[in-house]
Amino acid sequence: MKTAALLAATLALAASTAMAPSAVAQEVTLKAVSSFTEKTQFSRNFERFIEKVNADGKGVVQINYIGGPRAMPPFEVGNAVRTKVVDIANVTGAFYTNLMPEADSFKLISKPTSEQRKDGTFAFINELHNQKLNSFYLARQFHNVPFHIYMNKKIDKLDFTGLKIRVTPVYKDIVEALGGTTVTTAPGEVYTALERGVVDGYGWPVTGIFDLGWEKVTKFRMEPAFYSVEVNVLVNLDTWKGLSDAQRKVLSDAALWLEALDSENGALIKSERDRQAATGIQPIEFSAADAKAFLAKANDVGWASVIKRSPENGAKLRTLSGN
Ligand code: 173
Repeated sequence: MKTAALLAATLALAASTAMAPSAVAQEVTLKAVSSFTEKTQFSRNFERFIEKVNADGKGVVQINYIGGPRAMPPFEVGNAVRTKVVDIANVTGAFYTNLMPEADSFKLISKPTSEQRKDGTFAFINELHNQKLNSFYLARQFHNVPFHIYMNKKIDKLDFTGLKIRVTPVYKDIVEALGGTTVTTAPGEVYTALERGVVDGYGWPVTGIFDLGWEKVTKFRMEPAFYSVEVNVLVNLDTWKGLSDAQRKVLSDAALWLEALDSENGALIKSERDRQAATGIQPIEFSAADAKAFLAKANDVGWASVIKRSPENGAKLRTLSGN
């Protein structure tokens, strides 16, 4: 009897230790990182999400934010979630296409995230994250914010021959298709590259250029806007599976709240475009026909590049996207 009781007690202790975050209603703290500089455009809403989780999740789940690129180089964030160096991350798919080539297609999927959650797109992208990034796809932000190519040389036709453009995987294919030379850098290196004339232009969303002072080294913004920004919240899959239903609910509810913040983007885009104009950044515009051809080309080269690297999943994503 005595031995049996001791054994039972030992087993119970072992079980509770092994399942520490999930078994009991104990508060768990998740470690978070962002691939964008703290308090800038593409980290800010994630930081609001963290504040909300920490308020709603008292005694249930908390997030410890270790910060942005000062804490971790942006192109390493995807792998850090995969390997559980962090539990939760704010990161664009463009920064982990090395681990998941399909991530390069997310920029081509522009319908509202709420629709993607209904029509199977979100579920499929979650599966890809489960399989290839050992992570749970918790949220997608900024579906309604497009990108531009910003320039320091004026061009009068859609030909980038002789131009050197700072890119990430978002812009690489279209810049090369237009004859440009590409240099891939993290956002943190853009200012210096422009200041030193190492590049003649760069890709970036319509919002956010003021955060790191790029307006001081930017002359033109090429029209039209193209693609769709995507910044995801990913949770390491082992972490996710170890959470209780109550803990997951706090995170999932906050994720929907975060996605709904996309309704603020229309006004934000307008004010940033106005601010760019006020600071002297001039638009470079082409004819309606040329603009249309550019958009078609951007879409085509984007999909071709994904489908080449991942034929089956790429084709499925294209069908789901409707683009
Ligand atoms: O230009 C970039 O660094 C980039 O790819 C990106 C993606 C999403 C939001 C902001 C920038």
